[in-house]
Amino acid sequence: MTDFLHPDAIRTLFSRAMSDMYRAEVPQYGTLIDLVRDVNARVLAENPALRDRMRAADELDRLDVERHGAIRVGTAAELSLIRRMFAVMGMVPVGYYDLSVAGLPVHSTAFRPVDPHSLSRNPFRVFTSLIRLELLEDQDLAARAAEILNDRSIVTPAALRLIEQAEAKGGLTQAEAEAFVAAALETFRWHAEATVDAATYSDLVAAHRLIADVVSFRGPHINHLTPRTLDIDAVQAEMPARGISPKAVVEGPPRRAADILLRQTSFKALQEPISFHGETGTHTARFGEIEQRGVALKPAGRAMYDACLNDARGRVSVGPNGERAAEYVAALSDAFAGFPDDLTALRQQGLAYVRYRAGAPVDGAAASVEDLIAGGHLIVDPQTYEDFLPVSAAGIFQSNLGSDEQSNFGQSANRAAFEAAMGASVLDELALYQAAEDESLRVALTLLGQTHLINAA
Ligand code: OOG
Ligand code: NI
Repeated sequence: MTDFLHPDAIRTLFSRAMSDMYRAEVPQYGTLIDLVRDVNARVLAENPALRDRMRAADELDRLDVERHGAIRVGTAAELSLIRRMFAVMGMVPVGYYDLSVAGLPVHSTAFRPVDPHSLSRNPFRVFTSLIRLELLEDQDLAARAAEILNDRSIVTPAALRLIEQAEAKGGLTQAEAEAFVAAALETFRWHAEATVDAATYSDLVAAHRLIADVVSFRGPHINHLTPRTLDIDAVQAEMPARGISPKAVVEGPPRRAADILLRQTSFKALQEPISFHGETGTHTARFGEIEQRGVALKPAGRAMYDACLNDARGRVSVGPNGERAAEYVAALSDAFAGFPDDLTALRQQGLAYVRYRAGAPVDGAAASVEDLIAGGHLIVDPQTYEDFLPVSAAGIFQSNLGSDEQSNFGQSANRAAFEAAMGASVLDELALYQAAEDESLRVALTLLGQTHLINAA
């Protein structure tokens, strides 16, 4: 049998290479990584119970390597190639995000590992958006953009060969994996030379800044890499002291005792010099972001989250320069006041996904799962939310386009078109969390000799 490197190990090589490349290209990213590391170390030192829980739940080791990135591609063929590239690293498309709700001409998925062990080794994920030329008003320009895109190849011949080889043989050896990572990295590199002239670039910008960002360059440069922090408010507060100015408000739920879903904040994109067929100009695309991840919510919890968020956004809307940010934060915490704020309530009310593990041994047959939990025989951990939030993502896109303004537009979701373009369906994230919860309970009950409770829960 050939000795293949596990896809998890290839993903770790790749995420490290991406992080090194981005650190070299965007110095503020390095500053942010250092800040997040300091804050995380402080939080863990001040909160030994959190440290113990994270270690026992196999969540501690991944913290320092945890990142997500984002890219934007231009065509169905590109999306499909990217899917095949990420598959080599054990990353598959999960979830569909319709960003047209925020007036953005893109729809997206997240490529990420799905197996719980793979997630705890390295959950590296890439938020991947496909531009929607069909949503542009100027269809002549859309046609021109499509032509420009058809002339580029975003994957190097070496990377393509290794993708095909991995598909044909079922994996890559260590040496092949290293060559693959080096070649794959080229796809995401920044290009200071545009493929279009300045006039075409400004036509594209006039249609939409996102369209210009995708169409004017040789490939889908990584536009941010996001480390995970345990205290986003502390990082946000300390950013200015390290020379970074964050967006006005943290996206997502308010600060809570029992973290839910995902809170994110970013710093504004850099203006970078670009050569447009020899003519000097600038382009703004790359930025920095941090995030704090909490428990994944079940459909009932998610509906409650969406309702609370809509309530807050209906009451206060943040302006383009961050006006009314403080009022918004107050409205947000008020809107979420009734949302249960401890893991037991979230679990008992069927609002959040958890994971079970076996604790103290049991004598005889217990009457219920709830009894086992009360007796310390079954331990409950929150399942970390591994995905993204469309309204938050829209806010991140927006701030990266240079504004803090919140907007609520109509929607034109088209998941079927996205899947057809990608050549694969997206996995249902809720089914993945449910399966992980069920499986963890089955394993724990079996270990405790309580199999009679397996289907009773
Ligand atoms: C992606 C923005 C979304 C997130 O964390 O929600 C995102 C982009 O700007 O391409 O990364
Ligand atoms: Ni992001």
